[in-house]
Amino acid sequence: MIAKPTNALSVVAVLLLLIGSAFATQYIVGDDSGWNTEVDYYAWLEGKTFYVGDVLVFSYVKTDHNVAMVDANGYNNCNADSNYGLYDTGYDTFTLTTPGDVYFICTYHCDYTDQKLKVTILPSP
Ligand SMILES: [Cu+2]
Repeated sequence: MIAKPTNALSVVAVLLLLIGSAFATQYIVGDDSGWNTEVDYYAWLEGKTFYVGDVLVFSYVKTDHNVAMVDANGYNNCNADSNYGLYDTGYDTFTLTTPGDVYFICTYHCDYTDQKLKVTILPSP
C-alpha cells in the first residue's frame, strides 16, 4: 500500500518533531545560581549554542525578581515598556520556537546588576 503524499509528509513532519524534541536541551539560566543579581549572564552564555526547541528555565525567588520579554531596545536600555510578557512565578519556562534573538530582563535589577539575557536562537541542527 502506498501512502498518499500528504500522509507521507505528515509522517515526516511528526518524525522531525520527535527527533527535534529528543535532542532539545533544557537550560537553567544561571545554572545552580538561577536568575538573580549575583550571576554574570554574559559569562553564562559563553560556549552555549541555542537551537529551536531548546528550553530556557528562569528559576528565582518570585518576590525578588521577575522575567520580562522585551525587544532589543528594551534590553539595551532596561526598559520594559515594549515587553511581550511579564512573568513572575519564580519558575518560568520558555521554549525557543523561532530563529533570531530573544531578550529577557529583570525589571528590578536590569539597570543595577545587568540582570538581563540575550539569546540567539539558531534553526534546528
Ligand atoms: Cu532581579
